[in-house]
Formats: sequence, C-alpha cells, structure tokens
Amino acid sequence: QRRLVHSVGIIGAPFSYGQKRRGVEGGPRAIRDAGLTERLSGLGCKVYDYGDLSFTTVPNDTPYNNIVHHPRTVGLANQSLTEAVSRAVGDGHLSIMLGGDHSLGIGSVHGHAQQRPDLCVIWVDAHCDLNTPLTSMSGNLHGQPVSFLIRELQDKIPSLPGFSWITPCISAKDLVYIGLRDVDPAEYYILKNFGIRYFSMKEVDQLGIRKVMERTFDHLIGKQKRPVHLSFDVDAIDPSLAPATGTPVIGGLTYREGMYIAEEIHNTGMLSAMDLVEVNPKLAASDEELNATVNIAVDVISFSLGQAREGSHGKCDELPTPS
Ligand code: 5AB
Ligand code: MN
Ligand code: MN
Ligand code: MN
Repeated sequence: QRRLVHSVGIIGAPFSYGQKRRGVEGGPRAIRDAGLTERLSGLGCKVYDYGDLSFTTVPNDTPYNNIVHHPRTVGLANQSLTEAVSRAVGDGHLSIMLGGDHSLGIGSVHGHAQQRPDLCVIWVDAHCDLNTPLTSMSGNLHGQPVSFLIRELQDKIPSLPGFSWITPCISAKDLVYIGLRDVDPAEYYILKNFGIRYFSMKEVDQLGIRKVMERTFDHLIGKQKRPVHLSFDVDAIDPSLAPATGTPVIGGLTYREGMYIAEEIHNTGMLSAMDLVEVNPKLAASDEELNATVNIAVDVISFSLGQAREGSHGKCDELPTPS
C-alpha cells in the first residue's frame, strides 16, 4: 500500500476574542514550537506555512444584546480566516488551522466550503458550540460557531454586527459530534429537534470508539465520498491529559481514543481541512502541563495526516544486506 503525499497548508490564527480568557492567542506559537512542521515533514507531507494571520481589534465593539462579546472583532477575524482557508484549499493544500479559540470554526468551515461545497464536518469537542446569540448564557462566541453554519437554524439567528457576510454552508445532516459531555439546554434542544448526529462520552462508553467512528462515517460518507472537515477542540481530550485549555470538563477522551479518531479520519482519505483549537498556554500550571497539552495537539494533527501506531509505512523500502 503506497502512501499518499499530502501537501498541507498551515494557517496560524492567534485569536482570543471569542471568549474571555486571554492566552489562547498563544496556541499557534506553542504548537509550532513543539515541532509540528518537522513532524509532518517526517511523515512525508509537503508543508507550506502561511504564517499567522494578524487580526484587528475593532474599537467600540459593544456587546450585542448586552451579552454577546466582541461581535465585530470576531466577525472580522472570521472573515479574514475564511479567505485564508479558501486560498489554502484552492492552492491544493489540506488546510490546517491552528487556533485560537473555537469561534474560528466559523471562518475555517466557511472558507473550506467556498472551495468544497459538498464537505461534511466532524466536530470533536466536550461542547457542541451550538448556542445562538439569543441562547448563549456566557455571551462567548466560541460557544456558538456551529449555529452560524447550519442552514436549518438560520431563522433563529439574529443579525449580529460584523456577521453580515456569513452564509450558512452545511445542513444538519452533514455534521457529527464526538466527545460531548457539557451541553446547554438550548443546545440539546437543537441537537434533538434538528436531528443532528452526536456521540457523547456516554456513547463512546457504550459503543466503544471503533463503532463510534464506523457510525460517523456511515452517516456522513456512505457510498458517496466527500471532503471531510475535522474541527478538533483540545478540550475533547480529558483535562488530566490536556489541561491547558479554557473550558476543561472532566470525563473526556483518552489519548488512545483521540488518536483512534484521528487515524480513522486519515484512513478515509477524504480529510481536506482541519482545526486544532483552544490550546491556552497561559492556563498551564507548569511546563509539564503545557508540554502535555501541546504534544497532544501535535499528535492529533500528525495522526490525522498519516502517523499510525502500527508504524507509518513508506520510510523503509528494503533492509540492508551484509556485504
Ligand atoms: B468551546 C458554553 N456552552 O456557550 C458556552 O470550548 C461553553 O469552543 C462553550 O467548545 C465552550 O459558553 C466553547 C457553556
Ligand atoms: Mn469548541
Ligand atoms: Mn470545547
Ligand atoms: Mn496519508
């Protein structure tokens, strides 16, 4: 079996205004410093680094409805991320977006969809990020990105300053969640009433990760192959393993479950763009905590790009013969 050479485009998105804890803008730097490019090159990927986007903080960005914070700043950041991801995919790369907070999921999926309108989304997260601006209790836009993306939900979405450029680009049936364990009441209502497929940690326990992945692909891909967008929030992994993140929830994925998800997504051959978000170096209590979190982030990306626990083939074609 020959290895496919992936050409990957890395986009750093040092952005934190989708939530209130500064520091998550340091994610791209920390993930790069942990050797992401070297790891991907070692797997045989051709790596093109687009560098970090520079974002503008919009002045007088007053909350929408007195609750939703920094709408114009988040809207503008996602507008430039949309362009960047669309360019990377248009250039023929598998796009890898390094966050930053998960409000960036809006622009990443949106930009991907501009090039590949038939995409589907696998959202790996402790949370389903489905609040609308009218249901959010925190006012944080990193808990709302998916609500802007789903077509069926649009008559429930008010027009937010900074968001007028967004057109929803997926249907409820084009999305699967894995790892959920902290879902707000309105989010649960949406999951149920719009028939969104999800595998919470309870289903991971019940079925095992193997069946979860089989059912995920049966639902999204079936016979008709289509591009996959993986949006991976590092808080999906248990906080004992990946503690440096803003909204940790106990009872998460094990390391092995996380890597299995990534391996199986790679094996579809259809991964076309991914996000690795919510790594917040400032929330690590020690260097050990920071390294653990960042190394898991690099592992998730590497396994999604073809690293395999059984061995990554293609590096060794024959054994040396003694002369
Ligand atoms: B993350 C919460 N549902 O809306 C909200 O980390 C948490 O991108 C959102 O998944 C967590 O604020 C957002 C309580
Ligand atoms: Mn998230
Ligand atoms: Mn989360
Ligand atoms: Mn491959």
